[in-house]
Amino acid sequence: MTMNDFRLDGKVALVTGASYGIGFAIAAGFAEAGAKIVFNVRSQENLEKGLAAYKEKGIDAKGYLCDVTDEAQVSAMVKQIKQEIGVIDILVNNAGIIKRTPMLEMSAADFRQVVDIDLNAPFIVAKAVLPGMIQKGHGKIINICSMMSELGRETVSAYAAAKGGLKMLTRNICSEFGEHNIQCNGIGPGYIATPQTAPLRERQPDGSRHPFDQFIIAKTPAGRWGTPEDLMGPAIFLASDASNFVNGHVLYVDGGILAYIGKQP
Ligand code: NAP
Ligand code: GCO
Repeated sequence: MTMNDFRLDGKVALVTGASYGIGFAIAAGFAEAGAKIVFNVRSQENLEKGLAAYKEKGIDAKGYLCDVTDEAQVSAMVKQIKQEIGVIDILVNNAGIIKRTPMLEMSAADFRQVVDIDLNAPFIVAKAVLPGMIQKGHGKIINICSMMSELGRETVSAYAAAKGGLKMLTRNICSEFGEHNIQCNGIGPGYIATPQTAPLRERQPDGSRHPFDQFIIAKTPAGRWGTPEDLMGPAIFLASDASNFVNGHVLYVDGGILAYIGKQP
């Protein structure tokens, strides 16, 4: 093994939903490690914002309009990427949403929408990229799981169900495609400061920290929220040849939350 095994030179990496947030940071890390970056978004506005953000960091990323829940759009995007850039070597199923609603108040439609984006879509996108990986004789799939792949909490029933399922989809892709030298692992971020968690960190009218913000600080041995940049190194590792014998694993990047009972109030 050499340190080159941690490089991604010449690899084509698709990161879904990566115009900002965790996906953008992971894609930027991959670019630093030598990968060619392709990403998808749902809106022209965020496509333009994402391309500008990558350009500002000196990254020549290619962006595609694609709703990851739409199998036809995903299939067309993967075909277009193959024609324009090359066969996808690395897939990060990052696109995701959360709806924080008490279960008895959550509609079945809202529950289905969260599961559709957070669980069905990773299946759809993985299914679209796997044939190319099999043909090439290697591939890396990284599913962005969550603390809620292991834990529940009030108001996130759909999200926890989806992310728990995503952990098991990760293990199943590992099981079904390991013989093709394809590794499928998960990353379970802890609480990361992105637009998705902004409501949990909003300052109170009196200027004090949000109660949930204080809760997470007390629950995290690192004593801070994570940043999207905290995920770059773990993602590069799981996308690189350095992790070719790591398969079906969920790597929690949580500052120690899962290991810690929490600080006494
Ligand atoms: P975010 O800031 O809300 O970004 C989510 C991204 O997913 C956006 O780019 C969004 O695009 C895209 N997206 C949503 N639905 C899509 C669809 N149907 N098709 C294509 N793109 C879609 O979230 P984040 O905090 O960066 O989280 C990224 C991933 O990490 C998610 O899977 C999330 O569940 C997971 N995660 C987050 C945390 C955390 O604390 N932040 C912790 C653990 C896991 P639009 O701009 O079109 O909405
Ligand atoms: C929430 C948060 C979490 C994080 C993440 C933790 O409302 O509890 O949004 O779900 O997004 O998934 O790993």
